[in-house]
Amino acid sequence: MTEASKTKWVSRAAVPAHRQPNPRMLAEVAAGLSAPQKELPPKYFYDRRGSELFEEITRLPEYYPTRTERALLESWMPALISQLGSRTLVELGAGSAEKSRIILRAMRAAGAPGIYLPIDVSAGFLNETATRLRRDYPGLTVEPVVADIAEDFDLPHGLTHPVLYAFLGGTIGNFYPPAAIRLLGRVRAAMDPSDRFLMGVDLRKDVCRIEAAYNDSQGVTAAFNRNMLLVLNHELGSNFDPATFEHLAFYEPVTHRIEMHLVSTIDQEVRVPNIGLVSFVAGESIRTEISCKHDRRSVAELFTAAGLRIEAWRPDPGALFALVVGAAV
Ligand code: AVJ
Repeated sequence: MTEASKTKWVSRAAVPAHRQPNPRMLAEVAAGLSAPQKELPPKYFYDRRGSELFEEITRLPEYYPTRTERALLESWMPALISQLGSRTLVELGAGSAEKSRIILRAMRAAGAPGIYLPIDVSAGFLNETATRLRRDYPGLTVEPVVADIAEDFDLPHGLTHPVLYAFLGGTIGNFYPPAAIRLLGRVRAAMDPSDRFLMGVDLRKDVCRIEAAYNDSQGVTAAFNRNMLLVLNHELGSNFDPATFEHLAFYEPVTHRIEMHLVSTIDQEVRVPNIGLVSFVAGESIRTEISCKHDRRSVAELFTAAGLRIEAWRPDPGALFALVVGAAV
């Protein structure tokens, strides 16, 4: 590979020399790229471009989770919110908060002006979301919280109860079970008896249907996957060439999960400042995401381990996706 092509991919204005890379990111990337199975956490998909690509994925014909969850929320939230009397909505991994609006509307219809605390790792995207919501919902208090829910973050305190904690989109599926239990345990610890936890889960089903959702014909998921390399180039000054990595997404039946990988198409060395040269042989991959698929029993196992119980389970008529309400045990 020519020197010219190697430098070509230091796009998006790589880290100016004076700016120190994020030490947590550096540590995670160093650990991930030196593991026997190279792996990087999916949170590094979500710079602005990554968040936009994900929004595009949610509109793809193959990607059923978002529209299925939205229909479930539309049909159930008015009744559920008036039953729970939720005054505050705390949402983990809020993103564009498009679906959260359905819950906020139901809170408003139930007479609660509502307080909304969206939590997300992408600060820029989150603040834009907050501005839009304040404009569209006069009187709604919006308090964005920039935090990485994959890490030991603090949930907000001193809230107006009943609080509804929401974790939508099936993003629980991105967590290996121990980490999923830690996250659910963190929510459980913040809940009082009148609070509830609402979670969206992608259900186990025909493997072809699941794999199609991560291998869309337009290649948007492939671009979303490769974008992680550009995020590393931008944040760490590395010189990954996304054109030399192929998108791979397959269903692993034993662990009931989608695995997404970036497969190097050539033998190559990638320079990552402060880490060194990372070598790849042709065919070697970086795992960039797992997306676990669940059923009622596997969710009950996670909930029980975290001190929660399933209070309500609502799958869509096609059993593609489900909403589950959890209460503290
Ligand atoms: C946003 C994490 C729920 O796992 O289905 C979409 C992200 N990855 N296409 C998922 C994703 C590939 C999505 N979540």
